[in-house]
This record gives sequence, structure tokens and C-alpha cells, in this order.
Amino acid sequence: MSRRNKELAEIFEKMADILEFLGDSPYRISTYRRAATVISELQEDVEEAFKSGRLERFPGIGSSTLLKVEEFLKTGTVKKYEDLRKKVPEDLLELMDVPGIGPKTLKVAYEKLGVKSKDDFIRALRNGSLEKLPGFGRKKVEKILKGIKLWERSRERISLIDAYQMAQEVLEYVKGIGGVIEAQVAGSIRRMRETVGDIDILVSATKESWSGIHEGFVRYPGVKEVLAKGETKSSVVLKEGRQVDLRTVEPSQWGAALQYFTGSKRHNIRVRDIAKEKGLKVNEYGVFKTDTGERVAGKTEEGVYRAIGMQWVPPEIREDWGEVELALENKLPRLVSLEDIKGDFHMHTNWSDGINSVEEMARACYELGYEYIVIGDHSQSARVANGLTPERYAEQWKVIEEVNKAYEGKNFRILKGAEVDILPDGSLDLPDEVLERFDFVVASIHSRFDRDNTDRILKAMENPFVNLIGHPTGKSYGYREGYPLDMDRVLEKAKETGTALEVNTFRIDIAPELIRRCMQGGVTVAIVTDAHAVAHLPYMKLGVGIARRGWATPDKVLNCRSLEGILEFVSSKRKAMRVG
Ligand code: DGT
Ligand code: CA
Ligand code: CA
Ligand code: ZN
Repeated sequence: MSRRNKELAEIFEKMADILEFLGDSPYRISTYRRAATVISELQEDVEEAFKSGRLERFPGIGSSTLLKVEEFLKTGTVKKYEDLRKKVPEDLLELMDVPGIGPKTLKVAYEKLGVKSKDDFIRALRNGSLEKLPGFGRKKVEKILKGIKLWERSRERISLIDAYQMAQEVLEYVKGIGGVIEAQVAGSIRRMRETVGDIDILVSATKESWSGIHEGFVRYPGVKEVLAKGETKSSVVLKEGRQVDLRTVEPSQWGAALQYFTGSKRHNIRVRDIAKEKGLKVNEYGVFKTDTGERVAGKTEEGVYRAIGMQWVPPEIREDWGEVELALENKLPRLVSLEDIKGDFHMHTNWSDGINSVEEMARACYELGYEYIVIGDHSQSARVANGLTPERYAEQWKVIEEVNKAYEGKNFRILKGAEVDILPDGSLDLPDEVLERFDFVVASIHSRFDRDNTDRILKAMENPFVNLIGHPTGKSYGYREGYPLDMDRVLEKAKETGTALEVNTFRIDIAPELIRRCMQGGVTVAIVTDAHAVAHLPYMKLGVGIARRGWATPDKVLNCRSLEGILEFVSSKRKAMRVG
């Protein structure tokens, strides 16, 4: 998403929050929220959408919204927003972003208890005064306290997906600075770590252009503060609060620097120790013979590893989790890669809580080169997500069949699917007679995140029509910890029943350690975007990165199979359970 889209979407979201806090009309509040959603999920820059008239074609985007968009494009802000902000204490505005604390909660705390700052609020949570108010109670207060803790942690380290977007924008800008020969993101983002502290960018350029590059870098429009500007290294803080470090190196040092600044620290320490045993010294400038000081490598990363007698190690697994030993023996596994991906199993359309149509999602996936996709809108019990009844699924199937006709002979097919809710007792939100008619079924938990959900998941996997468990751990970075789960039993049952587990790009729900256990235990995983808009589909790349961190190999990743392979995956479970 472009920086401007994001800024404007946040303005609308905040305006809705403030109006809610002030007790304004629900109609106006929902108009602003709608505007925020539409803008944050636009595929093009908001200015283009506005000028071409495409923006006003979205339902719910009326003339007063368009006026504010126009004002923002001209002035960089919205006056009404600036005025509204003054009516709410600064701290309370910030607290509205915390999961579990809405404007309504803060309104009550403000009016009944005089809460004006974050400290006031935390005091009211701790001393029991909030808990005594109607509509609160012990449980809710505990939940809010937990939310604050998670939120504070998520401000120290942000999710990969947020960091990745920010880093790509800075990278594009840096590539445009004069003298830059090559630029790449290093550090934890290159390793696709699930959470990111700061962004590291490495630039290759000849020495005489370094100072101009650093000058250009600190003038990036998204910069809030310049921490340091030097000849080889500069650091800035972005408006989003994230630090970016930029380093310049000579082209001849590129590989050594890339290896050094990609990390992880632990991987690098191991690599250096091994080099030392072989009489070599490794640093960010190259690989050198200890006795003579002769430089033997440094231009390419492959060359650095080769000089030490190692296979090149994919960045995603540079964590000292056993990769160093295998690389020395030339025995690293071939990890799944984006080119292997033939489809996506979990996405939503405007039939439930997505913003694009079946046709738009299909076209975008066809253009990504996929052979198949599963459209999996929410089932009926997901009311907030506008879940589908069996009748509406049947209507949607007609649309899917229509769209499929347009792709006949093109090696692309939409599979009829659902993301069916796993109900509290482990039964499913749709009867078997309906489930049977889908091509592929994802089953997920969307309620009772606070209790052990092992039995619910095991029971869902026993259903012959369930092919994939959506976001199995219930974790969602910055929002939710995830429920207690007996993973050994889940993995065993997944293998026994022929059910796959989801690697969810957005939630980063199953950790790499767990993916690795799936691989070792012979459990199939499916990498999904859980896209709610066309704009989310390309993040498959990050899902693949997360899977690679879990040492995922193509043979155990469902997306690597052909359409026939997917249909076979579905029918063999049904047959094994004697219903196919
Ligand atoms: P982060 O930013 O916390 O998500 O994690 P990283 O891995 O990006 O860490 P960062 O930004 O502190 O440093 C980037 C890479 O640079 C790191 O992975 C390894 C390398 N590096 C940084 N400081 C040192 C150091 O003191 N010694 C060594 N050997 N390597 C370092
Ligand atoms: Ca970093
Ligand atoms: Ca750094
Ligand atoms: Zn879901």
C-alpha cells in the first residue's frame, strides 16, 4: 500500500474513533470506517483512484468523504480531523489502537472516572475502579491489561508484513539515488523473521558517491528524525517509528557485507569460528587468509561461503539451527520457493468480509501464474464477517462456475471452498451434506481464544470433508497470544487423517519451529495469504519465506501440487474415511 493511502486511511479510522468517543451518530462513524477500509485496501494510489473516478464507485464513498480525500491530496491533512483531535486527550487517542480497548471503553473511563492519560487508565484497571462499572468486570479488565502488554511489545518489534512493506518503499527510493549500483534489504527482513526490530539496507557504490547517497537517504520523505548521517552508515527513524540503517560498501565488498549484515548474529559467529579453524578471517570486507592477509573472497555471498568450504545458506535458515553443519557437508535440503507455488487455499471475497469480487480475485491469481485457487468465504456463524448460509454458498457456486467458464482451456480453475467455523463443541458450522459439495474446505476457530482448543481441532480434522485447518494456533501477532494447544496430538491427527495445517501469511500463526516439526512428522502444510483483497495476494512471497524458515520442502507443501494433486488430496481423505 502506498504511504499516502496508509496515512489517509489512518486519518479516517482515527476520525471514526474520535466521533465514537464523543458519542456522535453511528451513521457518520461507520461512513468514516468504511472510507478507511476502502482506502487501505486500494491497489492503486488514492490520488489516481480519486482522479479517475474509481474511488467514488465504491459503495459507501459519498461526497463528504470525497471532499476530505481531495483536501488531503491538496494539503496533506484534513482540517476536520485536526479539529477533532483537539477534543480528546493525546494519550487516549493512542490507547484507542490497543486491541481490546475501543473508544467506547475510554469514553466510559473518561466520563465516569476522569481518566485522561495512559497512567490514569492503567491505575483504573489495576485498582479495581473500572471493573466495578457496568459492562466491565474482572475478566474484561484482565483482557485489556493483556492487550496493553501485547501492544507495547508489538511496538518494539513489528510484524514482518508491516516491516516488509516499509522496507520495500525505502528500498525503491534508495535505488533512485545517484551512484547506487545495487541496493538490498538485509537483517531480519531478509531472513524473513516473523518480527522485526529495525530495517537494514545495504548499498553497493564506489566510494566517491557515498556521501551523496547518505545525503539523499536522510531526505527520504518518510523520515521523522535523522539519528546519524555518516560516510558509511546513516540511521533514521521513519514516521511510523521504525529505525532504518543504511550502509554503503564498495562493489568488491558487496557479498561479504551482505553476509555480515544479514545475520543472524549466531549464524555469523558459527561461520566465523569455522573459518578460523581453517586459517581464515571473515568480516564485512571479505574473507582473508590469517597468515598472509591475502583476500580470497568478498564480491559475492556465494563466494564467501565457498571460500570457507560451505554451501551457500538460504538467508531464512541462518539461525544456527543446524544449517551450518549441513552446509559444510553440502547437504542442505532444497527449500520451497515462490516459483513452486501453484495456488492459494484461503482467500475472501466481497461475499463475506473481503473487498474484491470472485472475478477480480480470480483474475489477479491467474496473472500471478497460479493453476488454481480456493475461494473460501466465511460461514454463517461469522456474523461480523458477513458469513454465508448454505443458500448463499449455492449462489456463489453459480458465479464461480460462470467465471471458470471464462478460463476454460487456460490451465486455471477456481475451486469452491469455504472457511467454515469450528464451533465451540468442535462440530462445524455447516452440515456434512453441504460440506460434501465443496471442492476444498478450510476449517478455523474464530471464538473462545482463551481456552485449550486441542479437542475442537482434533474433532474438526476427523470430518472427512475438512482439508485444511486455518490459522491453527489462534495466534495473531500484536493482537492475540494464541490458545493452549497440544501440538503433538494435533500433528499426529493431521497425519493420520490427511489434513493439512495452514501457514498463514498475515497472522504468522504457526512458528517456524512448528513448521519444522510438521516436516519431520510428515505433516503437509499449505501456505495461504488469507487475502481479503487483491492487494494482499502478492504477500504469498512472505508466506513462502516463513515456510522456508521452517525448512519446508516442496514435497510437504500442498501449494506445490498440481490441480490433479489437490483433487486427489481431497478425494483420498474422503475415501479413507469411506465417504468418497
Ligand atoms: P532485528 O533488527 O532485531 O529484527 O534483527 P537483525 O538481525 O536485523 O539485527 P540488527 O539490525 O541488530 O543487525 C543486522 C545484522 O547485522 C545482524 O543480523 C548481524 C549483523 N550485526 C549487527 N551487529 C553485529 C555485531 O555486533 N556483531 C556481529 N557479528 N554482527 C552484527
Ligand atoms: Ca535489523
Ligand atoms: Ca540494524
Ligand atoms: Zn479466518
